[in-house]
Amino acid sequence: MAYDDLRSFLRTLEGEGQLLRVTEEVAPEPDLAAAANAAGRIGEGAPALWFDNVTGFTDARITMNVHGSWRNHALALGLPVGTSVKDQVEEFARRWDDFPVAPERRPDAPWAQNTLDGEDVDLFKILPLFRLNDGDGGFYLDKAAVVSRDPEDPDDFGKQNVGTYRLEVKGRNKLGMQPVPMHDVALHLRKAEEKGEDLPIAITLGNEPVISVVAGMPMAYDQSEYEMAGALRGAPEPIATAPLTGFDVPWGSEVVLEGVIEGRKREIEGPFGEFTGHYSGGRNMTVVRIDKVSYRTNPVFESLYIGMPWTEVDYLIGPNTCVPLLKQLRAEYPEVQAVNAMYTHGLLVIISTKKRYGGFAKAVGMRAMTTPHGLGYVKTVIMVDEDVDPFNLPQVMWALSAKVNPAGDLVNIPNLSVLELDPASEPAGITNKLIIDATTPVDPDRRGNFSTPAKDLPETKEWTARLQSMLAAAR
Ligand SMILES: [Mn+2]
Repeated sequence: MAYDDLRSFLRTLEGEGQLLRVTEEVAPEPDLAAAANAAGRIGEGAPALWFDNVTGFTDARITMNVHGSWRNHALALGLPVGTSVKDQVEEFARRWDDFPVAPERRPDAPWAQNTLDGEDVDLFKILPLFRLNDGDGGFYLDKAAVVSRDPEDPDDFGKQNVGTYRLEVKGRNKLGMQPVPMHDVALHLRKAEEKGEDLPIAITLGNEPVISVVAGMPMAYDQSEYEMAGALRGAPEPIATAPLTGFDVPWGSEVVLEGVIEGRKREIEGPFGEFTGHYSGGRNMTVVRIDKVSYRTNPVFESLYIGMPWTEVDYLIGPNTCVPLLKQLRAEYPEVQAVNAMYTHGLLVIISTKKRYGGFAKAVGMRAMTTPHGLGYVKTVIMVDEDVDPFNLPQVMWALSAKVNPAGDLVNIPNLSVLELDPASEPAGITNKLIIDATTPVDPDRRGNFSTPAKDLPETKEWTARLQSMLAAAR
């Protein structure tokens, strides 16, 4: 099942009992964000939220926590609602191999129904804005897809980028935007600024659910997010041509903003409560001017609560970070079995691998740090044996406790790159990185006295099933 717009996905969520309508009147602050924050605290089964009765807003439809549980994430991928996390990651990895799936260009995009141009652009009239964390410096668009092209190669479809970057609303036609240097839009912007130009961008809000997944996915620079969306959806991504920039944008979006990142201009942006569980502080960031707005009649405003994990963003960018790292590592090291990069967007990563020879696991850990995602994340890598499941944290803790001798198993690499939002980096953007090798040494690394592993008995699997059926019969 592939969804062509947000509305059709919300209908499915509602049909599955995974969308909760809050019909009582609520205040825009703090109720909207607090409810979405709370959704992350009620654990498995948390629904998406819908609000249309908000004090002071006469015409608002707001949805939050759309991807905010494993149940909703499964439905976004068209999987049965109860699919386990492990099965979701494995299916994600299987569909990755279908890349690329060419998109389908469609006419009559619903967002073409209404437009505002130039002086008439007023974001406050279209978007029901509210703050997320009580220390935020303003209103944020934090679940948008930002589309830009390589100024030196504007006709290359693969180099056209679709990414989610945080956007602060600073005026009726003005945004602040944070382009993390490791991300593709920062490369586009650098090329434009070196030529003394602005960088045109299109920003789409309220997207079909797989666009939100690929827009936060660490793919190679010239891989198209639309072609990856097609692979993950199992159907071509419907796209349409944005009227001002001519860029390819999702056909089914609720709102399309077009304009430019103004070249060589920076202003204070922030603070903003971030995925690290810390505020970013106010920093000099780029300035966006919006020249055209296109929107569906009665647009739905989608937002995402972000702050102390876990929140919606951790579900949204969990599997989509694990799978690229797994695939990029396996391309060179087929011994890699599984990658868990679900903690704080992969600032910490757990990797299981077979070993070719002594020292091999440490080499795999170093390679993880130099993948596209690793350059800005992957600060700590825990390497475990091939029979340890990195998603099974008790097993990982066993490996850390029984396999590690700090004398030879800690590799501390000084002064590598990390995104500036890492609160422990010093200066911001620079950090040491650590490999904890919790694998069993293999020849010629003969450290330790590991003797013969005490594995589950051969008959244990059979007895597990037997006990489970006896328990079921007794209940
Ligand atoms: Mn890209």
